[in-house]
Amino acid sequence: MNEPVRMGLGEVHALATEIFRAHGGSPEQTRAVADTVTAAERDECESHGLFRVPGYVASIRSGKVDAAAEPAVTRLAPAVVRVDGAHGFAPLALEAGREPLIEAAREQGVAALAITDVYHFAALWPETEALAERGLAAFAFVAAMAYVAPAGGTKPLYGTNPMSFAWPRAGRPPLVFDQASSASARGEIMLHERDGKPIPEGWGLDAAGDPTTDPAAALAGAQLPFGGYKGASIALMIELLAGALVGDLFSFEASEVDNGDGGPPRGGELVIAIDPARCSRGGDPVRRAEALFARVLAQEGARLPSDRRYAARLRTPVEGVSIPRRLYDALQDLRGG
Ligand code: NDP
Ligand code: PYC
Repeated sequence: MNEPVRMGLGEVHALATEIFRAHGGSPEQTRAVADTVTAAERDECESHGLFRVPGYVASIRSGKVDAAAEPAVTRLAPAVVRVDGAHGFAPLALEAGREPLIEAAREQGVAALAITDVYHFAALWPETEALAERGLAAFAFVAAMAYVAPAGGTKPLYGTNPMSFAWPRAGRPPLVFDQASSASARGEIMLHERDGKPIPEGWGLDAAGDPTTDPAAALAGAQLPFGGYKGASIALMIELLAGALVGDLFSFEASEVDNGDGGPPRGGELVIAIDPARCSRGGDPVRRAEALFARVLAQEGARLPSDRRYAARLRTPVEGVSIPRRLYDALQDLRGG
């Protein structure tokens, strides 16, 4: 019996809060993670919503993550803000760095936020969308664990390494895309495995290096980059930006230090914010972009990235969200700590 259970977004937040508090989460870490999980459910991003809560909890129980960590903000340079996440979850570290990053981007035109020692188990759009809501163009990059083979290879090396970009729009929510550099997020393969469905061809290789549509075999083998060597180069770039550049782990190193608890990988993140008003030779870049968006939408069948999420965002506060009964029951079991 795995029929869906319907929950209001308030219930989602309250349940996540209760679970994290029961496992020793500080009020701040708990609120930041519960906000992130609820935002994913609100926008129907199933692979990074309540589905991830058992993994978050496993990482607290195993002692890998400090659920009471207090991030520390410093300035490395006029346009570079650093947040030491102190081995906590990423959402609170991101929040701590947001206002200093916005201030630096407005002062300098372009600024970077270098986050280290966090555990990221979420989608990336929350970080870029929040900056674009404040009028900035933004990029975010994060690595993971060794899941993805380099182009031509068969063994996992890169993370699923997502990249998100957001662009501000006047009087509308920002344009945002957020995509793994693998053919699919690992979470999508895990959902296929949970639901007993095959994965599309081109997502993964089995442990022998042969193409597979069996999600369990792909999870045990290697995921494939999207678009062959092009996605692999983006994954490589993200290893450099979120690993070497900020002074944190590559995905293969995150795998080496991980305790196998099924929770989030340890690592860093790079966020870049650009003030459009400080870059243009004239005119309003934000207004100008609308002409491009209109041309996209003028084509039958085309849409803008983030439109699906924003449509869900209108629906779920009214209709709630549904989660599988087995996940609901597992979450109920975690409420008591
Ligand atoms: P998808 O392939 O589902 O979507 C990628 C992007 O493409 C989204 O912005 C989506 O917008 C957009 N998009 C999809 N279809 C269209 C279309 N027809 N026209 C225009 N745009 C479109 O995501 P992934 O599987 O690559 O990643 C899923 C999530 O997993 C991401 O949020 C990512 O951050 C997360 N992730 C997190 C990792 C981590 O280490 N923390 C690692 C890897 C992934 P829309 O949302 O509106 O559909
Ligand atoms: O879905 O690939 C993924 C992922 C990795 C870490 C968090 N999510």
